[in-house]
Amino acid sequence: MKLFGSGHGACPGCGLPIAVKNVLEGVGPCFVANSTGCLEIISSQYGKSAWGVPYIHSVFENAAAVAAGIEVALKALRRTDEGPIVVFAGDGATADIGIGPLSGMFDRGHNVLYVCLDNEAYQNTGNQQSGLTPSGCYTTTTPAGKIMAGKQGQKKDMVAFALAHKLPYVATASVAFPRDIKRKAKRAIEFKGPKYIQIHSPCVTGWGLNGKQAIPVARLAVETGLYPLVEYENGELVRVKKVKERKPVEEYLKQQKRFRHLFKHPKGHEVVEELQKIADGNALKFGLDI
Ligand SMILES: Cc1ncc(C[n+]2csc(CCOP(=O)(O)OP(=O)(O)O)c2C)c(N)n1
Ligand SMILES: [Mg+2]
Repeated sequence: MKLFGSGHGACPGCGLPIAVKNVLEGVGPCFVANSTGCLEIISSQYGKSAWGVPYIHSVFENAAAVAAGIEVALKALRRTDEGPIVVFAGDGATADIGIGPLSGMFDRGHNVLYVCLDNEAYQNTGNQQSGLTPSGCYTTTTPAGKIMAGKQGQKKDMVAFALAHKLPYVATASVAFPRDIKRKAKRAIEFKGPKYIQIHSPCVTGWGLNGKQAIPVARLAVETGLYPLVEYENGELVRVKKVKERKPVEEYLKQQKRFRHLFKHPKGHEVVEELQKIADGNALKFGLDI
């Protein structure tokens, strides 16, 4: 039986099944807790399931707490050899509504791999901004108009948040690099305690893409330096995906309806420059350029 089956209800081009399949292939049989969001809807509709592993969906904010409970229950039952515990949670669940339970789970040191599926907004409810929505992005709660050119403020640095909890393993990944996801998931579970992997995952409806554009656009996020792929072990940066001839952020932005206004809005130019600065800053910080 497959760990995550293909008979799910994701939109063609959705990144979530690619992320989940590759994490599970890296980790092997495990227990999964999933927060409310697109993944839960596409994989566990009443009477159907795409999961070949024990799976629980509870509510939007508490997947980290549920995973902690699974870990403690398995310990009490002396069944700790039955497989790792993995959380799959959206960016909204992770960076906003579930950030308290997440911090608690990290702080208590539960042996859990937490995977944030970062499609950069509350996509299941129709594209509202989250803490991981990037600057200048159109969402239904950050529309572009007379006053603003999409989201004001920057994407929250959840890698720094995870590192601040002194986690033994923290990484970012992208569905454009599936083998890298698998390797990172496999590596993560070699560490005891809480682990965090954040996977950039395109949403065709929210980002305004057709299915065929999804993976090339996700790849551009890495190739521009806007979404650096990094890996920390015991707080130290141990690996970075280098970028040959880094592309300008415009190339990434122009392909997506969620950023289209930036090329017409009077303040759009400033925002594009700001995003370019973020990408250049990432290149400097992580030594991305070859
Ligand atoms: C307490 C609570 N507030 C709001 C909702 C409605 N809701 C369900 S899913 C969701 C958005 C999920 O966003 P995210 O975590 O980013 O996952 P995505 O769907 O984007 O993968 C919201 C707001 C809810 N189920 N529970
Ligand atoms: Mg989301």
